[in-house]
Amino acid sequence: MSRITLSRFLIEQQRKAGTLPPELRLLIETVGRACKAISYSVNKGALADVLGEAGTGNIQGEAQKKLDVIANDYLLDANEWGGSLAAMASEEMELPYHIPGEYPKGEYLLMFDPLDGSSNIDVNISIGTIFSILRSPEGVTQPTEQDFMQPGTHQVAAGYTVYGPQTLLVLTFGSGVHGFTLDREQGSFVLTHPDMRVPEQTSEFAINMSNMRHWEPPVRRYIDELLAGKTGPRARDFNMRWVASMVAEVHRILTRGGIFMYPKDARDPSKAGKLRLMYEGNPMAFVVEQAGGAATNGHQRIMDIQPQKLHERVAVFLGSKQEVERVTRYHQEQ
Ligand code: AHM
Ligand code: MG
Repeated sequence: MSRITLSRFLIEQQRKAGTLPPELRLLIETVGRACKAISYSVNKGALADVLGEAGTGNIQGEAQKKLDVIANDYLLDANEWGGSLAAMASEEMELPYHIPGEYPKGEYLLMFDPLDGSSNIDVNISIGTIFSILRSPEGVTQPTEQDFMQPGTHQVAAGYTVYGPQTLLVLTFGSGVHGFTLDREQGSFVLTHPDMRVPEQTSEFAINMSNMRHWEPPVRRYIDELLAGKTGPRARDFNMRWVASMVAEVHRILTRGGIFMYPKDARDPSKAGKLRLMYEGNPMAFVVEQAGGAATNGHQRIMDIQPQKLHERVAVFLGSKQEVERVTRYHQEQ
């Protein structure tokens, strides 16, 4: 059987009238190429001296790991010259990155969390890259932060690459979710997971339980009910997983269902949650919705939120539809 590489898959999608413009196809391929380079670095680990701290901090005041910086550089270098982009924005950079003057500019905006799950880098647990693509407002050649302030429903493509036992790139451009496994010998991503679907029901949840005392009442109520098991209101046992890499959790949910939560934290009322709307919330919401799941901040659909700033935080409840709807209802009933 002939293998469908990412390039072939995208070209065939492009031929299906209007579903994928050539510039966007090129852009997705380029993001894939950068993820390949990141994957090789991740794999080499200590052999390539890429583990440990970079000795710098990012805009969120978090210490950067060497791989945070390396992954960010790979994505910038791969994408700046191709002509598809008007600008980029990254979790690791304070301001939008403008395409250097010597290169042509295109109509898209690329946002990424270059290395998600940074706390897992040094302990050899799955990490990932998350990306989201928007259209730049018409006629804008030098996009500002304001031009990125588009709700998730405006995304034209989004996805992630998980660097786990295998490297998989999972993407959507609005017609389902498709997963590609990196074949290291061939150096290409091969379609292995067509039409990924999130099962509507689940008995598995993911949340960092150590923050329980900081949760709001609807989250406590929801989790208390899950923990009550067979004799509780849910009348069944639930299992829990927490990898601490959102990419790995979302990938598990796309594979066998589940609900992932990173709620608002009462410790810092000015923050809506830990995760970032533009680099984590929106792209993962697009992927999960396209796979038949749901994604809210407890009150509204994540992709309907009008962003106010580039590094905005968001509470996240995503995954199997029935569970996301239930915890969202608990917020609304409060
Ligand atoms: P990062 O982008 O700095 O790596 O942070 C995001 C990660 C998510 O992947 C994960 O869900 C979460 O942080 C884990 O947080 P915690 O360490 O609080 O459990
Ligand atoms: Mg990160």
